[in-house]
Amino acid sequence: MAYETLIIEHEEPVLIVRLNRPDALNALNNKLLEELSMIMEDADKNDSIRVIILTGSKKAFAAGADIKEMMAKGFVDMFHNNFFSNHLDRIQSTRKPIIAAVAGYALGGGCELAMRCDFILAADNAKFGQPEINLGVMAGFGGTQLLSKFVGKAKSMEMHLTGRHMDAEEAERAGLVSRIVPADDLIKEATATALKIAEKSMLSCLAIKESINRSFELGLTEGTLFERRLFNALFSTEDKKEGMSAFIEKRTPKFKDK
Ligand code: DAK
Repeated sequence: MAYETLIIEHEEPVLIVRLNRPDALNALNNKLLEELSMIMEDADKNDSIRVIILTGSKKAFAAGADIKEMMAKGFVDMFHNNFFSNHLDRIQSTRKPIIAAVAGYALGGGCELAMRCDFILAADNAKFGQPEINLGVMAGFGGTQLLSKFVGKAKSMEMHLTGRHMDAEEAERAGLVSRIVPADDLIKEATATALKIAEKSMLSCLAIKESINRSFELGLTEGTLFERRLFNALFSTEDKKEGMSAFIEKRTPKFKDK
């Protein structure tokens, strides 16, 4: 299928989804989010895809929601017509692991989209920010919640209230990104990381993703109980037998997602 706003590369088992609105620094418009939500839904159903890499260009992951598209919208469009929201809900409920490979600007909705992925691998030229305050609004895709959880209240509050950008080094120090790599190596590094994940049992991957995401919703006791239940459940899988046997037999495990 041809997409208007995305470039798709599928080299099994990794799907690379590249945001592609170069004239608008990959600003997120309704079409892009609709296409992205469709591709995420398909990826969840497609067994030949084990890990998704979401990326943009060298200049911009995404410079936020499309201000030109939002310009004419009022409260009724946003609230009653639920502008964007169905697509965003679908994207954030993707079950397979998603790596955000971020080069250049990840601002506003772009920063939030990256934070909605499972982790962010940053190019050394990456810049993060929540500059919605400069437009007389505020973050709308979870930015106030997520950034505060990832980097703490003080930095989050400063970022949202001033709209300033954070460079890759500050983002790594603050815990927003897992690692910084040279911009030219971003996709190579993201793919190598994706391939490492793709070797594991998908059952473990899905359980780990669910469990870590629950840590943001639940207290320690309930979260640990949720983890324990999933941990126990994994003891019923063939992949658990294979993983432990392979360790004892000093060989590489061959997981079957069963
Ligand atoms: N929207 C539309 N066009 C954009 C854009 C954006 N966010 N960002 C950049 N562009 C366009 C510029 O207008 C320009 O187009 P032309 O003038 O050439 O036609 C082109 O991209 C190149 O941009 P610049 O000329 O500005 O490039 P510079 O290198 O000088 O500056 C910049 C790069 C990223 C610093 C600057 O473009 C910038 O400040 N952009 C705006 C960043 C921003 O304010 N982002 C936040 C947007 S608000 C929602 C959930 C979430 C949201 C909305 C709804 N719901 C659940 C309903 C999210 C809201 C936002 O993200």
